[in-house]
Formats: sequence, structure tokens, C-alpha cells
Amino acid sequence: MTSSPAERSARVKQHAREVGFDLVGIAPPEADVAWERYVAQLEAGYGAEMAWLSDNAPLRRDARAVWPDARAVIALGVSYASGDPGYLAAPPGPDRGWIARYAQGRDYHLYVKRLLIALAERLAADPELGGPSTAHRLFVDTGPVLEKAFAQAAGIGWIGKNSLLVHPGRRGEPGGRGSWYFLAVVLTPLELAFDAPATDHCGTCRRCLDVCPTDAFPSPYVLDARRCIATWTIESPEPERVADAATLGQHVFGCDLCQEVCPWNRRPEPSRHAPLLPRPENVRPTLASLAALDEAGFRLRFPKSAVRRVKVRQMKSVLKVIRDGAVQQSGGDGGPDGGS
Ligand code: B12
Ligand code: SF4
Ligand code: SF4
Repeated sequence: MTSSPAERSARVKQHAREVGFDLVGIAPPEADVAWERYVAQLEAGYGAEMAWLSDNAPLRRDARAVWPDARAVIALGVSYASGDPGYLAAPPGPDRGWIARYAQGRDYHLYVKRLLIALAERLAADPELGGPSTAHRLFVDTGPVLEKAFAQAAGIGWIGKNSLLVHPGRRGEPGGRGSWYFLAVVLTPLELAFDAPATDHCGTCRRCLDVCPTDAFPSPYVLDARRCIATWTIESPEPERVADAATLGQHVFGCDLCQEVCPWNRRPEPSRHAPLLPRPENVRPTLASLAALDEAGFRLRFPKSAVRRVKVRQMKSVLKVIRDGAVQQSGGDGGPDGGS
């Protein structure tokens, strides 16, 4: 290997672009400030019942705790933006539900993992990057790695007041601005030049904080996951116990409201990753069609889909809460055929 760290970084980025990543940047392995915030939030109870967030918490402080050979973190983004109107622009009617955009197309874990493997193969095969024996560690949601914090440190976007990573857009580079990006991380043993961290462009805006129907932000940048519709509908084993019927709306799986209002998401550039774009049947499905599914029907209805994170029993429990909300609003037995 004769190249300089800066030259190697440029090669890594070129490989990442060529395999299909929209965003790429390189960060150092330590994440001290973010980790302190992370721990403070969990101590405040904001991790809800996701006990796995506290498991191995110290590992998240430094990528070398996860893998001692890590010398740099390659932070990556894949767009799933679509031009379709969202929940606010075209609200689902009382007989329809909302599946969050990130889950309307193919399961991103599967899709992004394939890109990660392709990238790791290229890095290993490039003689300027250490030769075939070079190993890497790949993460998309799957490990004790603070993906948003590394993405910000790698300069591909800032963590907005809605606690999500927002890409500012760059002239002459692919990947429109906004937060409709999946994040992924590669831990590498390569000595690379680091990018400058991204700066915050939220300014005085607070649209995401104000739109949240459940008041899930105790302060800007901090989410109390106990109040988030995404937790209720995706992570909770018992949605009926935790979800608030008065504020759930038509959300069957996840919620996009604090992204839809973000000015950086106005007129997004649609993703070039066709499999991640919405499957028509996942855009405002009827509640009745979902309520009618049994376990086998659910698997057939959602092939290779992130919706399979939940069991049909959990989705039916969400549908029941949506129906309860409709009954509350109508003051009687109003409600669509949403119950189990
Ligand atoms: C657990 C989890 C959730 C939980 C908790 C969300 C949360 N905000 O923490 C729940 C189930 C609620 C959730 C919901 C969603 N999620 Co989620 N989730 C994760 C996961 C697996 C871990 C995140 C985590 O550790 N959270 C725990 C909290 C305590 O940590 P934290 O958010 O990192 O805390 C940071 C901020 O609070 C910030 N902070 C605190 N104070 C301050 C102060 C200042 C000044 C600043 C700048 C920052 C700051 O720093 C902390 C440390 O980094 C990540 C993948 C990963 N491994 O990183 C995906 C991830 C964050 N989720 C993702 C998505 C898409 C979503 C949803 C949009 C899905 C949906 N449509 O329903 C919603 C969005 C809700 C929201 N507004 O955050 C994407 C986000 C992509 C992006 N552009 O940012 C990720 C990165 C998955 C991925 N690989 O793409 N998610
Ligand atoms: S995803 Fe929905 S419920 Fe969760 S913080 Fe954003 S607006 Fe609030
Ligand atoms: S809506 Fe406004 S405050 Fe929230 S993330 Fe976007 S720019 Fe920042």
C-alpha cells in the first residue's frame, strides 16, 4: 500500500458510490459526546421498553470496543425518498391506514446489506486498500453502533431536532437533501483521512417538534421513545397497552410526521433504488384488508418487508387502538373494520 490516507479515502468513497450508496463520509472511531447523550437519554427512561438499547451500552462509545481493529468508520446513506404525497398532504381516510415510508418498499436491511457486502468485497480486492485479506465489519441497524452520530461526524448530515440525520445536499453530487435516508456503517482497519463533521442547519425552525401529535420531544434533539408512534406500532409487544388511541391517528406501522414537515424534505429527489420505492399495496392500505390477515396471509402480504418486524398479533392490536380512537372521536360505535 503506497497511497496516502487522503488518497485511500477518495478510493473508498468512489467504491461506495459505484456500488450504489448515495452518501458516504469517513469518521474517527470514537463517539464520546454522542455516547454521553445516549446514556443520559436511556437513564431518563427515553429508551422505552427497548432493553436492547442498554445492552452493551459502553460498546457504543468507541467503534474499537465493537471491533479492536477498527481505525475508521465509513458512514453511508441510501435514499428511499419518493415523490408521493405523505400522510399530511393526503391524509388516509378513516378506513385506511398508514405504513411509514421506510417500510413501503423492500426491507432495507436486506437491500442495504447487499450494498454493504458489495462494498466490502471491492475494498478487499483493491490493492491500494490493503489486499484481499482485509476484513471489515458491516452494520445496518444490526449492532451496537450509533449510526446517526457517526454519520454526523463523517459530514454526511446533521442530527436534526427530530433526532434524525438530515443531509444538506451537495451541488454536483447525487443524493437530494433531506432525511429520507437509511444509514449504514462499515468499520474498517484502513488508515483513512477523516471528513469534517456536519454543521446544524435547523436554525430557529421547530416544525418537527410542533407537529408531533404525541408530544414525544421533551426538548429539541431528544426523543422520548415511550411517546413515539413508531415505538407503539413497531417495537411494542403489546400496542394496546402503550398506545394512546386519541393521538395514534391512522398509523398502522411507524410514523413520518416529523419528517414530512421538515423544510429540508420539501420536493425530495426520488430515490434511484427502485426496490425501496413504495409498493402500491403498502400506500394507505384499507384497515379491513389488514385486519383480515392471518399469520400465513401476513407473510404472503408482506414479502421481504420491514413490516415483518411485527407479528400479525401486534398489528391487529394496533388496528384495535385505531378503531378505539375512531369510536372515541365519533362518540359511539363509529369506526372502520379495524379490529381483530
Ligand atoms: C432505537 C431506534 C428507534 C427508536 C428510537 C428512536 C430514536 N430517535 O432514538 C424508535 C422505535 C422510536 C425509532 C423510530 C424511528 N426510526 Co429508528 N432507529 C433506532 C436505532 C436502531 C437505534 C437508535 C438509538 O440508539 N436510539 C436511542 C437514542 C437514545 O439514541 P440517539 O437517537 O442516537 O440519541 C441521539 C440524539 O438524541 C442526539 N442528541 C441528544 N441531544 C442532543 C443535542 C444536540 C445539540 C444534538 C445535535 C444531538 C443530540 O445525540 C444522541 C446520540 O447520538 C437506529 C439504528 C442505529 N443503530 O443507530 C434506527 C434509526 C435511527 N431509525 C431510523 C428511522 C428511519 C426511524 C423512523 C423514521 C421510522 C418511522 N418512520 O417510523 C422513526 C423516527 C422517529 C424519530 N423521530 O426518531 C433510521 C434513521 C435514518 C436517519 N435519516 O436518521 C435509523 C438510523 C435506522 C437506519 N439504519 O437507517 N427508531
Ligand atoms: S415519528 Fe411521529 S410520533 Fe414519533 S416523534 Fe416523529 S412525529 Fe412524533
Ligand atoms: S423540521 Fe426544522 S427543526 Fe426539525 S429537523 Fe427539520 S429543519 Fe430541523
